[in-house]
Amino acid sequence: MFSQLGDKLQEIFKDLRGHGKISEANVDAALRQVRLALLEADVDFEVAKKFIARIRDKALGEAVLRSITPGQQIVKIFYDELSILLGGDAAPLNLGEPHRILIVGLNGSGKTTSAAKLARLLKKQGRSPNLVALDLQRPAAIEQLATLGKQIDVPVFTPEASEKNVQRVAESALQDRQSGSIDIFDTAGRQEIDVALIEELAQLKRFLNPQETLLVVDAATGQQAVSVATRFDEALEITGIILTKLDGDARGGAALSMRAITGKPIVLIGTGEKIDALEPFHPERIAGRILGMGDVVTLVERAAETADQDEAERLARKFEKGNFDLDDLAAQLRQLRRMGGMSSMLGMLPGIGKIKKQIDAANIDEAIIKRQEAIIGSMTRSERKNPKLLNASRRRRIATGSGTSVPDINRLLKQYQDMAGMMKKMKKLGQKGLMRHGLSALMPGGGRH
Ligand SMILES: Nc1nc2c(ncn2[C@@H]2O[C@H](COP(=O)(O)OP(=O)(O)OP(=O)(O)O)[C@@H](O)[C@H]2O)c(=O)[nH]1
Ligand SMILES: [Mg+2]
Repeated sequence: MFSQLGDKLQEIFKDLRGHGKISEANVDAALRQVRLALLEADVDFEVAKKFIARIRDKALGEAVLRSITPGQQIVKIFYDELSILLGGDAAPLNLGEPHRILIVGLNGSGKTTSAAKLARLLKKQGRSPNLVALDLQRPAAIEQLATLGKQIDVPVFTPEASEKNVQRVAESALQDRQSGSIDIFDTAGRQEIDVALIEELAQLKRFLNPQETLLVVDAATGQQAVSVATRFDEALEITGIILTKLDGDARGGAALSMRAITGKPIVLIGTGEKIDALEPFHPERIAGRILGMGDVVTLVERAAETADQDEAERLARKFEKGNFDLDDLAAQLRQLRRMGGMSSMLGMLPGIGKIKKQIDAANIDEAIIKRQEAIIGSMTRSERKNPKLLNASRRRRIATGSGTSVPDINRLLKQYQDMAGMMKKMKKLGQKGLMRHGLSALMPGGGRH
């Protein structure tokens, strides 16, 4: 997800931070590179241009260059602007009256999968979702939704096989509904936006009058996804976007141009084929992921989903206090293993970018994690609590004990230090900074979406 763009940007900023003093010329050179990186990521030309201009204004306008940490301040400006570009505040799904969510989009964009994923998400939040199969075009579509519904134990309203009238099905579905349920309507796609599709959907929309009309678009199609969104919006007035297949999209152009061009928020993102691979879209957290600052909040939330609550709260407190030892790292590694989807999870850990790349390249995540667990398992309790104790001879002992090598141990410790360093930085940001980074979710009683 955004790896290509992320790598480039991180490289550019590393360069910039390398200068003790930064001149206007340095900034301009860096921004030229950023602009290229954005265009390569398939970001809309005008969007990229305006984005760069805003950053330049801020970087040169305030007393940034004369400060003691100009590089860091520019990264901060960049982070803020990137968050805004991605949509600013997260746009939560409207679940109000009449509790109807219409899902639309082109063929193969991920409508049916996303409808089911969304139902699962709502169910986990204690709601009562109900799926309605309104794709009467593709013969297997109803069956597909029914199967997914069974898998997540959510009711699915399915029409007779011979039924060809979408509106009639919608009507019976509404008569059939349980009070208090949230209905999610999966519709037929087309190869391209044509009059017949729009007419069918427009009628359906008038009939259902849903509070949310969500367009599903495939992130991998880049700027095309944005123009599809523009055209759907003109015809149907969509309320938000579900951007799918971000897991396979290294560039990120669709995500970055969408809000600026369509004015519509990305509400949810699809990050994999599995039924749990759908997340609410939080611009600031994604900006953090792109810039390699990690997304600890999502990680902790995901941990809370799969782990027991106590463990998640314990970790959250550790993050909050900024003290994080090797026992915590081991606990996290165990979590990661349990949560599966390792490499996507690792992408959310601060300072772990390089390791993630090795893992992606070798596709040996399980093995690496197990080895790291073995290393930590071969340490004494006091070593785990206080990694500073780990001198050369202790490292040799641990290598022998865990069947690994000293460089393996050094790598693990480096990873630990990077993470601990990031925790400290977050702590320095203070309560206000943490809120800005969405870490409010970690605070007792804090706002989890
Ligand atoms: N990797 C990945 N695959 C996805 C994601 N979302 C959907 N897919 C896959 O995309 C393919 C098409 O998904 P569907 O949900 O059937 O798409 P659709 O829009 O309902 O397609 P039609 O009903 O034919 O118009 C399936 O193989 C899904 O598993 C995602 O976020 N990541
Ligand atoms: Mg479908």
